[in-house]
Amino acid sequence: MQVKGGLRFILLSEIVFPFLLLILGVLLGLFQVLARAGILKTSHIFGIEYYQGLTLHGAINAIVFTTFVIVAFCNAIVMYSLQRSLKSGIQWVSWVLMVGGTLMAAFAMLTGRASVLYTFYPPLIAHWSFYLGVVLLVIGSLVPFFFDWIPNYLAWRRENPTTRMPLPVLGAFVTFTLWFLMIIPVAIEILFQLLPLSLGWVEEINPLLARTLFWFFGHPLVYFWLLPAYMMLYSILPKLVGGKLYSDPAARLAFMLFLLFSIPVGLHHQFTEGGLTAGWKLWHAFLTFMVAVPSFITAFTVAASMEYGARQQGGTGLFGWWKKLPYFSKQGDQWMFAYFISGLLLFLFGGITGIVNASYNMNLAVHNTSWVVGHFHTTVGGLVTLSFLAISLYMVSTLRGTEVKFKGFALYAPYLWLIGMLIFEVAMSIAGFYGFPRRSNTGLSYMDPTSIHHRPDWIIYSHISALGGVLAVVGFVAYMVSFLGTLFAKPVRESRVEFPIASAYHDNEVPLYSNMRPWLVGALVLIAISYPYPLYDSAVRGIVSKSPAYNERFPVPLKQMQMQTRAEAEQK
Ligand code: HAS
Repeated sequence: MQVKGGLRFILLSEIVFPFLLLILGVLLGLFQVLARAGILKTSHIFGIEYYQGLTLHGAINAIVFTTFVIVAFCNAIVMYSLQRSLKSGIQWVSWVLMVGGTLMAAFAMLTGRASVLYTFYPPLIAHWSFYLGVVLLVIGSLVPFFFDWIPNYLAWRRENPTTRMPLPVLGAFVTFTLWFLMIIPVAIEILFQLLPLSLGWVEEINPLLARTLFWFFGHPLVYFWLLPAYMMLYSILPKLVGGKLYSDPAARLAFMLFLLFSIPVGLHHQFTEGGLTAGWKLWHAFLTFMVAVPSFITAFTVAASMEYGARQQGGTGLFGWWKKLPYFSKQGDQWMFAYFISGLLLFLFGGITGIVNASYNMNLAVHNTSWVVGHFHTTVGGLVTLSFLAISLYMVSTLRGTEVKFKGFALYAPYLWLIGMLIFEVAMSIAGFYGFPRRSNTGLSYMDPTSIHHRPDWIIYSHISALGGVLAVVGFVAYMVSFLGTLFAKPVRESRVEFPIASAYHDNEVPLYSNMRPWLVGALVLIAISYPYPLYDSAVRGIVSKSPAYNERFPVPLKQMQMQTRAEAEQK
């Protein structure tokens, strides 16, 4: 489909704007891993303090980059699948809210007024502009769903009363229905707890209640990131390997199961919280295992799709067909395969470590250690990031009408990322068993071997993880060369919105798998069962604590802290 003018600008900038921020996010990741290993002997870089950098790293990479790319991708794929244009006016409103919100939050983080990490747990408190920025970003991201895609879909439905909802549209609708539902608890946390505290309107809030509301949102958030990647695996990947999606009903069932189980699982992030009743934690642990089921279905369907494609290309034998997959092909769009297969391999590790996290008693051994860091660098930092990088580069080339430039760089970048992240994951996981903490500038402890914080057994793993981090960043730089080359190349054809979408091998219609309503009702029932008591628990058992509200006259003493750590480091 041809795309021009304002709409083309919006789609393109929804990819380019977060990419520019991502460069900073990735560099700060490099700073973290080198500082944690004690290789970089400083607690600040470019004037950015360690925890300020950690906040920027998490917020940019996991919130801003993902949200923008998801909106851009879903905008484009809904438009392409329904063959109906988007409404410029609506898209501008969304764009202004998202960009404006991001700039507000970025201002707070870059000026040291919001070093609260991406989970913004109280009693850490940020400048109000951080919270308001997050709210605007989120509202902006929902605008296309309610005011563009749904009306477009209803119009399409009137014209095509008997056709099944296209699979990518179903994926986008499930993703954004989940997004809308999960926003409600975190909106309550921000609007009724954090913003009033930040503005100095109240003096104390209940941090346990805040954390419970946060994880009510925080775990489904990971499926907001994952489902667009699954949309790509189901619709684009089979086409790249010259085959078909193995089963359309299986893909639809997977999306519906995510709708059902993604939300009522948040207590698995709070197994160690004293104020919550154990039985409810166990119930959430059980539902967490249920939410792994659609990923198992996906593993099977994607592997079967790849096998079907490889056999069409002459692959034979039980394992021989693996050789026929286009790992290093530069033909057409096949370079994207490298991103998907690398992401899938990383997600095997992400899935296994996730199941360990979810296992109530094993979680006690790994919680708050670097194990968890390994887990999320193979999930959101693995499959999600790699598929989002692939689709970003692909969309830049089709929207600008240019060829993908420096394809060799684009092709090898994900493999470098894969090797780097695997090294990083394994080192962080093992170190976790030795108690290597997350979210700590452990590098400082290496400066003084006589200190009780000095742990020589962590050093080797932190150095190995630094090697992994460096390799992944080299991969990102290779990607950047191709991305910028493609962005600034001379157009050779008209701007288009299009995707290589595969047809399905098993394509029988199962009406229940295309109808979101019963699954949505099921999800609401599960939420209604799973959350009232933990929220009640948090409200009555959480200790209400005083926290210095953020205001300009009495800021979190960040500058003072920076000067102190700098002086201490220099003394040593
Ligand atoms: Fe998680 C913590 C449990 C999935 C992200 N998770 C986190 C955090 C993040 C995160 C960011 O139960 C840290 C939050 C913080 O800051 O505190 N997670 C799970 C479980 C799953 C899971 C059970 N997580 C994800 C995904 C994420 C993500 C997806 C991002 C996108 N996670 C937890 C728990 C914690 C946690 C606890 C709290 C830990 C703590 O104590 O703090 C499941 O959904 C995973 C299911 C996945 C599978 C894998 C299927 C495999 C596939 C690949 C197939 C490969 C093929 C290729 C076909 C069952 C689809 C084969 C090729 C060959 C050559 C063989």
